[in-house]
Amino acid sequence: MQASPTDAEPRPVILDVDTGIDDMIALLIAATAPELNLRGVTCVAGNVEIHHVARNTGKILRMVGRGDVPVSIGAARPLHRRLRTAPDTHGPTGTGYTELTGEDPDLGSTDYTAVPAPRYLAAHVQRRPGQLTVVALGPLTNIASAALNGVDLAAGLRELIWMGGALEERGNTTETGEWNACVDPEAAEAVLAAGAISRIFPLDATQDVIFTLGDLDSLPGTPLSAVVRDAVRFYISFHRQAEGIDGCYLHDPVTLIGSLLRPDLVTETVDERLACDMGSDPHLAGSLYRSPDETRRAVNVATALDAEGMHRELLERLAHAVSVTTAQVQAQHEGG
Ligand SMILES: [Ca+2]
Repeated sequence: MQASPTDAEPRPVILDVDTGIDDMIALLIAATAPELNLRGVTCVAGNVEIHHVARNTGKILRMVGRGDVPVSIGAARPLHRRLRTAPDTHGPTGTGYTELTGEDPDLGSTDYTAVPAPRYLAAHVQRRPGQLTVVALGPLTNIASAALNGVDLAAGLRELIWMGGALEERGNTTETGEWNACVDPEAAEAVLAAGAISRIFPLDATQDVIFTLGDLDSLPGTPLSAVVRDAVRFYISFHRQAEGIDGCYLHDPVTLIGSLLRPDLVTETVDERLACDMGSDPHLAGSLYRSPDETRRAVNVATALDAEGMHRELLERLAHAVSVTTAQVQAQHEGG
């Protein structure tokens, strides 16, 4: 693990999630990364319905002692389309064989804000223009709603980073479409058209790294690792059937690490003006393509990673997250 010695101040970040197994890993890492100041988490429907996303997110933050992080609930469905979810990929409640559905009296002390996600993002942008980084790890519905309500995200955010799309890589939802883009193509197009996205991590980058059951077994034996292991085991079974690989991709934490924690692990990027297909053909909707619009802001797209370095970094970060005690986390974030 490398802490950046030049960044004295942890970087203010909001994660937008549809938790989701790989979102879970990204949350655990973001909540325990000394380089980040996790200001809030916004929830969007995607992998599972919004109530599962909100509850999973709150419980996961509490597990690493971060019930102090505000959780804002956002869109329950895409801008114009019916919600599709992925219970075969993420399990019936979004966390595989782990189910975070039981009673948890402490969940009441999680700071669920009454402000819905698009307004929550808008408030941050207004309060500290140009300072906040948003890492979007689900469909872009919340972000698009903010943009469509007149929030100037291009100027107001330090960066918007998105895990989404596929360029040369085959899609994981349609032949050319990736899940986050396919769930809400209108949102992806609105955010791209607004020039709000700085960087994208598509499947071309996130699928460079495969995580196996053996990797999970190498995690320290803490109660939290057992939770993570049960979630990821489900994900691996799905990948074995769907992708024919002996392990799984962890798109969301790879994006978080590659964008903010270890950008040196990104080995190839390309700048592209992108648009998202919004047609009625379900085989095409959600596919990214090169926009003919010369005025559209180019997005920096990661297309390859140092796979070995990313694999090591993710496991180190996850091992740290599952070992951290509440007292350690509180000490780390005191005054921050
Ligand atoms: Ca996700």
